[in-house]
Amino acid sequence: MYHDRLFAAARGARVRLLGPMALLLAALAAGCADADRAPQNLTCTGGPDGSPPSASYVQLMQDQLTNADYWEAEPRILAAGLGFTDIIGVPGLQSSDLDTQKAATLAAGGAWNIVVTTLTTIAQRAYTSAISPNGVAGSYGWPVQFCDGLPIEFSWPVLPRTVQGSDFVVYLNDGSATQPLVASIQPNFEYNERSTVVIFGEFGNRLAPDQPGALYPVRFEIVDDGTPLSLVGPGGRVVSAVGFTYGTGDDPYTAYNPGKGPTLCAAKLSRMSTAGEGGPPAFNAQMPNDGVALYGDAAQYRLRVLTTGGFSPDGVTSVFPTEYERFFRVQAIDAAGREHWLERTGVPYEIDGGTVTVVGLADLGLAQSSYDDGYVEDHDNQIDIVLSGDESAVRAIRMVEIPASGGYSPFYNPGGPGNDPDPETVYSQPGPLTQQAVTIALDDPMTVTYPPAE
Ligand SMILES: [Ca+2]
Ligand SMILES: [Ca+2]
Ligand SMILES: [Ca+2]
Repeated sequence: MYHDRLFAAARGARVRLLGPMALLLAALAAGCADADRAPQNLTCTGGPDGSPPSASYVQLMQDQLTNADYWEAEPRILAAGLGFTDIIGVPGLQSSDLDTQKAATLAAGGAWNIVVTTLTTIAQRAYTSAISPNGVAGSYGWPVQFCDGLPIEFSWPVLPRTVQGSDFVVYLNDGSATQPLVASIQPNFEYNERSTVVIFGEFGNRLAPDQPGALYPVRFEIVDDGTPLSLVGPGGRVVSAVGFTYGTGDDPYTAYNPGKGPTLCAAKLSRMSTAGEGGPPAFNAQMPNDGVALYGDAAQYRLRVLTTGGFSPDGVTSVFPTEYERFFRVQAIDAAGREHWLERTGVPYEIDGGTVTVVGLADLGLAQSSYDDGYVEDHDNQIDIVLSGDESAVRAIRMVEIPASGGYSPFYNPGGPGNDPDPETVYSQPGPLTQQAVTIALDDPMTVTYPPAE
């Protein structure tokens, strides 16, 4: 039974055993008033069709890792969940006419921002997080239309050549199983990243899990597709991820669930290094974005956080390097057991006979003298909190917090509402209060290079 499902799904066929009936029943139960507010769920099509993948994708997916972070000693899936639906592969975004681009994005349930900027040229990414079929082809091999996005974070980086859509099975709450059309390490493509894979396919709708007709993932599994998805860990050890699972089979894994927007799944404190920054040339528009590129010698330590979804104040707008105080605070505990909260940028906090100063954020976009709506960052799953100071003080760091309320903004994934939301459209939810323990990697950076250095 399992394999029958799998083979159907492997060809990109959507397996909806109960979905349409459930939706029909939901519409009938809710009556006409709600029936015309049916959950947005466009049909996702495209993917491998016998033609060769794009040249840029082939270049992207080479097996190269340089000082790539692993986050834990053992390999596992740290997190996975439906991020957003329908906005991956919007054909109208290939128009040269801005009004056409906007109308097509809104029709697909995407957000379109009002952009106030001093820049004379505005990137499409500043208006929307939806992407065109051609854009998908460039970094996922083949074009798709109206697909859903689902990031999967691993505790070790992947060998990109082993990553295909056929490595993943996503089980939904209606009993069906589906496989993605395409998979890639984009946008986590830098040689020192590559521990997050994003898959595009048909993984659910925008209804919250407690609503009739809601469709969402409940479990994830890595299967053997003939090129087993492989991870690289301590000492360059390569392991197959086949058989790894994530999810209870019952709980919802979707950012359309209130309180379940993007969060953190790892954080690691290292000495600053720029080894492995950047990726293949075609992908480096936002590079260099490392701490040294932004802050020079002040970048002494890097507190890198791994997110479960793209991090944005509204789903579209970039995070600015200057916005540490808007989103984050860091907890340190000194030798006497006292808590210190690092809440300000540029303030030396005295801890254990030394000081630690938050310099700013990095792994966003290029350094600029000021930032506005036109700024475009890398929109991946890493953000670096760059620190300077004395090692005694830095070693006291224990936890990163995203307060997400009060004076702090929450984060949205790319399914968020943007700054000019359509009242009739359902968007993905903001992330919750998050407290993530920090792994201290000052003595061993917990990174891997592949192929191993001679
Ligand atoms: Ca594979
Ligand atoms: Ca970077
Ligand atoms: Ca980033």
